Amino acid sequence: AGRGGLLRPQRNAHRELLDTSGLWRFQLDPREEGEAAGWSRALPAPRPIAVPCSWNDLFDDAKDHLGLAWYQTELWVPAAWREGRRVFLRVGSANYAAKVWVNGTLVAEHFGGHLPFEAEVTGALAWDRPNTIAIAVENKQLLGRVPPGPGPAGGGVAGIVGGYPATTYDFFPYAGLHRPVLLHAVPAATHIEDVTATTRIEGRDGVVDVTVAAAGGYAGRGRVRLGELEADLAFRAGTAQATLRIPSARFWGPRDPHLYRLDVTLTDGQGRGTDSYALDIGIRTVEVRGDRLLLNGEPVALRGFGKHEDFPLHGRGLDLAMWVRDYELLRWAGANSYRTTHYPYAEEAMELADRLGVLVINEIPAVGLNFEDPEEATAQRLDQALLQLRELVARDKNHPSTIMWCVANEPLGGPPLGGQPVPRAVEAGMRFFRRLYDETRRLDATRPVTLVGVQGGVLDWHGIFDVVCVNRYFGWYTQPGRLDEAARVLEDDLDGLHRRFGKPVIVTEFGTDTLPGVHAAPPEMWSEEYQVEYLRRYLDAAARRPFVAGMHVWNFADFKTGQGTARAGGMNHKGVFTRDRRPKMAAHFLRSRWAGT
Ligand code: BDP
Repeated sequence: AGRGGLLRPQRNAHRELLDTSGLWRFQLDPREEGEAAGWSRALPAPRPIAVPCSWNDLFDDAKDHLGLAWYQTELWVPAAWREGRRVFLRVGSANYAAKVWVNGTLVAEHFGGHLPFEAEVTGALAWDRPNTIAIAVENKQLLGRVPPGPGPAGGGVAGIVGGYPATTYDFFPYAGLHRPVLLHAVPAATHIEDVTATTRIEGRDGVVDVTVAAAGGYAGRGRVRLGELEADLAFRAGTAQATLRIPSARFWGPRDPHLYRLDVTLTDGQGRGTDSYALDIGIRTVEVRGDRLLLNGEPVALRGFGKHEDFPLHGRGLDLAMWVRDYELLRWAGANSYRTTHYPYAEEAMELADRLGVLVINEIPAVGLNFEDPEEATAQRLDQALLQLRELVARDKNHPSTIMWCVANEPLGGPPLGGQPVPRAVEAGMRFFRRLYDETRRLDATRPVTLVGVQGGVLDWHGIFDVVCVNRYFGWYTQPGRLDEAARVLEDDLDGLHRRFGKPVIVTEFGTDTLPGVHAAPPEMWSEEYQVEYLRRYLDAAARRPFVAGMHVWNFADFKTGQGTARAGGMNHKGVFTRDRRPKMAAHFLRSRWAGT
């Protein structure tokens, strides 16, 4: 950690990459004795485990285990990496807190479950024998974390759902090494630490501003190439900038997700490459003007879903097959967008969104915040939220598919679903969110920033943000079984938000639990017909309101939750697809609405 960016490691003429995915050794450590007992060198009683994968669905005794557990593997590092290389270990995601050892030396510690971190391990490696990598992970639900554990004020909105294991959110607290662990090698003399590409549109031209950071205060030369175009880089104190202008550019968007290959090279005195890094970029702009959201200067309406990284057995472990299928189903349904509810998703998912032209609202894991919790917890959460925000922007800033940052989902400043806000909590939230908003804009001034509000929650907080995002369940949690009344309440609510804020409004969640195969005429709650009629009313209400810039159905697919009285079969059933991706009636309805088939 501590380096310029979180560039995804790649292999090229100057860089090497070794993916440790596969079978690792695994051991639960409920008494937390492993560190003192030297488990970082060898586990006393290991069993095999798949990496990446959540541990919960693999072993019965690990199902609800959120305490400490150890992963360990051994591998040779190629001898060719020994000379003139710096080697880094990069963990794609360890949920939630992790400590990493190489050959018994502690090399990294990290908090936050969904973002990569890395450490230099050059000095810790052995070259004449296999290296031992050990990672201790735990996912304790603690008050000061983000997402927080349940506090004295109760468990967030999920508190009304109840559930075991107890969380402040409505999804299963999967734990483990969820994304690949990589070793990668870069040139020792200096290397590209970070690349930032931002794009503008001037007439028909696309303008790309590139900033490159190179290690060790690099003061040499380099170049950046974009198709036919090329510009020199002159580094001072480790950074250099260049601007490239593409005449009559192809602008990135859902209809034409065109990507340009940007090649960055550091060069020696003779102009020979010493390091390089390639990035696929899309030229596009995102902007809020009045009550419209604009993509490349044109109003855009988001059609899509909230999602989860969730699949049987894998849990939250990276599942590329799931991702390819999910994007195919998004296309099938005529969707153009989703939100990374309620945490950052895999980098591969962001890359697919770039390639397939899907618009992503990219969210940090700030779900279940309650500003009635003790001030000390709020202060700790602010630090955690800022850290995760910085890591997220560092990781995803170059993805054209990320069109907006989201700093929280359904924070509470009083009881949910319309209770009276608590002034002290509202003010604490104001300070918290202003800080997050300002920091996001400081890190990236090119994308709108939003906050997702809960039904009946604190409205003042929306005033800070560029787009008003709200989750609404009229016709489900309130007005149950009364869809026409629910639609009227929704319409008044949307118009009220518009009058008050004059900004674009996105309904980032709306949905009904639906058991596949349950039918009712006239429609009743839990039936497939009810889900269709509910969605129809919401989409109709939005269609009559040009300030509504997007509709995200909750949820794309059924997903695993804790056990509780409101979650039959341990699942949230609001998916329009089942957990194994079979369409409910609502999926066909959305396809006819959105894809026109
Ligand atoms: C909202 C949450 C979401 C829940 C959903 C629900 O944002 O995580 O799963 O409602 O209750 O409160 O289905």
